[in-house]
Amino acid sequence: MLLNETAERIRTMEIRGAGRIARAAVEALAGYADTLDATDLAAFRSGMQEAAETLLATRPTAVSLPNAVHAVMAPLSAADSLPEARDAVRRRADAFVTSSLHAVERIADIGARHISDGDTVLTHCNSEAALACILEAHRQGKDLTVYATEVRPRNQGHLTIRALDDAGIRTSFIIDSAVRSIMNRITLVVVGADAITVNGAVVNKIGTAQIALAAHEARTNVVVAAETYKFAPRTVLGELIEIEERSPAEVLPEEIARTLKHVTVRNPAFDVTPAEYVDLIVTEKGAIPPELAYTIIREYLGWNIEDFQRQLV
Ligand code: RUB
Repeated sequence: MLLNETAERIRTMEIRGAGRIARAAVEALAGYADTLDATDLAAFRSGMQEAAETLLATRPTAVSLPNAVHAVMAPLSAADSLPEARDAVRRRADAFVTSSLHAVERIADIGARHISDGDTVLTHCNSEAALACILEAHRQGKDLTVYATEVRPRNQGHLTIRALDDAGIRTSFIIDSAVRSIMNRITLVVVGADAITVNGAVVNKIGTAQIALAAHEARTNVVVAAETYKFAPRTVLGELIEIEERSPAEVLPEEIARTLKHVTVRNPAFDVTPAEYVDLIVTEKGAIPPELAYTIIREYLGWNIEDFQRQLV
């Protein structure tokens, strides 16, 4: 698929969900590298940099996107020739996609162990990683009931209930504001993540934070299913995760908004759940408490103190 087409499909959310966005972006970068008409290595590097920036500008919150782009672009600075650089981009992109898909499988295996026979699971939004855990637990024969939220304003819950229904899982579909009223029936919350900060806070679809708060109050465990490339290295430098603010028209029809003089419609697409409301983060490398986020950033994303110090000068 063409680079601009992929960027547009990410921007308009035809391609959505942090993992899918990351894989689509690296595939677009590899396709672009294959066809980029560059006369020398410098021109290739600058063309690829522009392509990377186009993709990075699509959606700001899911850190899987910059992490994936970084994984593919990193070898460009060390390449000695144009063919070597082109080849490196393709190889890195293929490796990223393969390891991303493998990561979701590993998360499913590990996450399913935390789901017990008879559990009533609440999930929010449409997370490939979270759903993979639930589907795997069901595949293993565990008897589950799932509550899935609607996810206003984009209705990602419709995708989730379709997947659960296809798998034959008993599912209740609720509006987002019904979460507190059903929380006493829930034995486990399983959600995904767009970004995890160095202090273990989880950035995910708007509404996740109030679900986690309600779960905390009800003493219900919250499990976050997230590949290691959802951890945000630059939060070590004090950078904040930008919360995407989407069009007000997604929330209130323009013909109504137009008639209101004193009302501003806000549409933040994500929120931040503090680490204290998260019991476990299931990654492909194992399940960790949120407090170990820095370990993931250092050990598995390959960022060390020297990298951070270089960035600060
Ligand atoms: C999607 C969302 C998902 C995470 C994790 O938001 O918040 O929970 O991206 O998904 P949007 P996954 O629909 O706005 O992209 O586990 O599939 O990476």
